[in-house]
Amino acid sequence: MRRRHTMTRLLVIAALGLPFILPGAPAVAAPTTPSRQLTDVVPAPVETRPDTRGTFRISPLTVIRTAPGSLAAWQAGRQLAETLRPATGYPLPVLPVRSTPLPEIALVVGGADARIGQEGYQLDVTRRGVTIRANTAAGLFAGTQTLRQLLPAQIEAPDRQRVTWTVPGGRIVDYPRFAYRGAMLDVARHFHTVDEITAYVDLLSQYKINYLHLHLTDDQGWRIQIDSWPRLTTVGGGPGTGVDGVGPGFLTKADYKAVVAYAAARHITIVPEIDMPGHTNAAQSTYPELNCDGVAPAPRTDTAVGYSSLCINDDLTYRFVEDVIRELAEITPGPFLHIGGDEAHATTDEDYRTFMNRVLPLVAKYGKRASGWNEVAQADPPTDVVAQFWGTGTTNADLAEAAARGNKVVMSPASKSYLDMKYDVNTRLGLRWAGYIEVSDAYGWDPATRVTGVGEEAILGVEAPLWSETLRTLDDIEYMAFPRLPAIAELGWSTAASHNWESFRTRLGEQAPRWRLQEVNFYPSPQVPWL
Ligand code: TNX
Repeated sequence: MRRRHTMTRLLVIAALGLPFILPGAPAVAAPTTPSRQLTDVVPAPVETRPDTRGTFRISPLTVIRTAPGSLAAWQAGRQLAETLRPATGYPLPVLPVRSTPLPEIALVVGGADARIGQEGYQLDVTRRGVTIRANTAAGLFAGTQTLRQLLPAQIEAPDRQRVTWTVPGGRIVDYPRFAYRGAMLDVARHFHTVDEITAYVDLLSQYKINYLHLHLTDDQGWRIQIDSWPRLTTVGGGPGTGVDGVGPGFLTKADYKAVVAYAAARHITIVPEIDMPGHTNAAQSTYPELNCDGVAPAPRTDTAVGYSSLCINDDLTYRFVEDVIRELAEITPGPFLHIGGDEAHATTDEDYRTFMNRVLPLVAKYGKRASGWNEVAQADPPTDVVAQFWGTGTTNADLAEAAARGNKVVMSPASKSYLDMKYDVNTRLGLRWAGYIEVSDAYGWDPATRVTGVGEEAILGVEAPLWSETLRTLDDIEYMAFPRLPAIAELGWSTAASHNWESFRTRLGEQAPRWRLQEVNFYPSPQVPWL
């Protein structure tokens, strides 16, 4: 009884707003030809079964119905409403009720195809409405991202009254191939603000990326507040610490928490990285006691690598590292803490192992799972440590041995997934040490067969790193990430069997109207038939 009462009240509220929007609109619109097809989605869904009789049209009467009592459904429903209202101009009230007589987009927990698991969803479109079913908040969110792509390109549009808001009929059953679908942003070489990071998060979340790795420290700068070593940021995040002496910047703990929360609301988990024992000149030039000879080197803003090393046989080094790990773990709700470990050319092999054998347990002590660049495999790490492959080749004996022992691997081969590599000889931004990476290169590999001895079962997922030696602005970030980021996202989400360049480049081309409306500064690759 009570439930019906509530529902009636909500429906009255919903209905009151309607006459002012579009008087006389039919409750269920006449069938129309949708502008999109059920398969026009990046990353490609696992299973699509189109039903041309089922076209649904969002109208001024449409409501977003969320499973009563489900906070997850309510939140996903509110987010969807906030996206669709400015685009359509329709009220789209969010109603936590069991049923409505109105055309609806329903977000339901449970009752879907058993294959969808913890992150997947099932999306059904009939003339009467859209139903997204999932087992988790993340699954519902993923389903709403697919729904956005099935609608016409959308944003606050002046001619929105002329847009026909149709969704193609049928069923999608969809779930990820890999648990980890990451992107990385380097905020050390050039600092990027909270607004820039969250703008990137918005874009990542549209392609079902679920981890954002932040490279917080390097030779040039230290970009995360650590209270027990305050000069790390007052000096290392100060003026002139960007490459070639460009601007200051660092994340306060409050900034970092804001980024974590913003990403979490979009089902993206932050993975913080403190790079060590190399890439540490910013810390060592600030604190002389972190150097074996007690002398602080000069700060550096050039882009050389491999010249710095923490002092491996000094206990003070591990007090410093433990302080940093403890403070970072405290503000990081996600499971991973990345300790870098790459290009430690100024550390001997023996010292490298000594360092990792002391530091990896510290990460565990503060409740986190350590990840590191693939060099970490040389230290025979415990099997819960994740190694991130960044090589350009197809063999790595240490990594294959670690995989055989049970360590999981994140695949980010530099010659395929590095978003900071130039597209071709004419690209103004970026580097070229791992080669040029056109869209077909970024898409044209399989994570499970890339490195000998590192097969599907060893792979946690994929990541697209974006190093920022040459990147200063959000426009720069977007230009390098789009359209290659969606290629890596598809490798992480879609089945190996669905891998198909012709299909991908067509679906990618259809994203362009969305990016133009969102003012994404994408690279218009000649390989893609842009709409
Ligand atoms: C190598 S990839 C690095 C970074 C650079 C990058 C530039 C890796 C683990 N280390 O220090 O920024 O190349 O592409």
